[in-house]
Amino acid sequence: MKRSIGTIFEDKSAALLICASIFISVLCPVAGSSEMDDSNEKVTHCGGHDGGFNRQTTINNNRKSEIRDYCLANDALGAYDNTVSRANHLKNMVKIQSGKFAIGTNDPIFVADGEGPKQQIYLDSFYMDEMEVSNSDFARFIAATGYRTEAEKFGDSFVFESLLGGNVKTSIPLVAAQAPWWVQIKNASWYRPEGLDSDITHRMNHPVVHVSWNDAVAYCEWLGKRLPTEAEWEVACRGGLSDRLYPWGNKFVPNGRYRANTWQGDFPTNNTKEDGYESTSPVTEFPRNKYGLRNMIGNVWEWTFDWWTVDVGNRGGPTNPVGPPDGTNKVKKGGSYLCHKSYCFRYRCAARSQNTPDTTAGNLGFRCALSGTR
Ligand SMILES: [Ca+2]
Ligand SMILES: [Ca+2]
Repeated sequence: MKRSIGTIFEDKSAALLICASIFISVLCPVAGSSEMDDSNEKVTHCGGHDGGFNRQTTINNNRKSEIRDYCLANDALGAYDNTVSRANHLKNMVKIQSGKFAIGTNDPIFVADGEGPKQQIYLDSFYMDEMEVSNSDFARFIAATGYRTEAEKFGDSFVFESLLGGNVKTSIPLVAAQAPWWVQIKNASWYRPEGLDSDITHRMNHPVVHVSWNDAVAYCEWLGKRLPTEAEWEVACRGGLSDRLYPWGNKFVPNGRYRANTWQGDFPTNNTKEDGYESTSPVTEFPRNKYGLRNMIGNVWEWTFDWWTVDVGNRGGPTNPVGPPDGTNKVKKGGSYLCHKSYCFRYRCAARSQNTPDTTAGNLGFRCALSGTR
């Protein structure tokens, strides 16, 4: 599988973009444990199977202490009890009852994305995380398992240029021709979102970013959960409303109050931050929809389970659709803090975009789901 920087960019077509020449074919399972105690030891988190990923990966000498600091900063380490954690996580989910729902739209903004037509579907009941997975959540996962994310293995990830510190801007090995505001930053990862001179100490309640689809699956599985299907995600986004653009209705700023973190001003040169945030916001920020969910649109894009197709007829049918059986890209939903109406009007429930499962970027995160019968 070719690692693609694909459509992390807030644009309209993957065809406009170039790809990184790094290859990987491993879907890493959750690690066993205690890898954090093995500084500089070759990573064996993938069950000893390198599967074509031929770069020797080592654990950074400082990683153990750094992650521990982050966990302690949020009182997230301590005597970790996985059973308690699972119970706590269920408390932070909402149950969406089974029923008939409408997804997609007959008024698509980006027809080529397969936003339409509107479809009638049936879903079994399911649980959905109330919020995007936070750095604090993810730190607990790392502390408990030693899991090593794909961005850490690759040694880099993609960051929006204006968020970078001056020391990091000096070397830019890869830029997307049609989206030069994205830069590939060495050592950028979930706990160093803008590279070596950044950290998440003061962002523990912000959504984790620079996590691939594979990383997201590993996290959810660790908690006995899974990624939501695209259909589940969109139903959750709509919050019980019909034919509305946003989780709360059709007016983006009702009564002058922002309900999501996107881009105001002129993209990509001037972010006026009228919603209060240039980059990510806390996962607890902005009002809930009628299902009790926050930030379904905006803040960070969210991975879903489904392989990407624009063909509505190939998304698994009207009952519990799970997308096509295979593909090269996974569906992501909701848009991000970088979405502006003039450029990426994808902060709508019906909107959708795609990336390869190993893609990571500073505006791409996730939340987990769980089947309701559990
Ligand atoms: Ca914003
Ligand atoms: Ca979101």
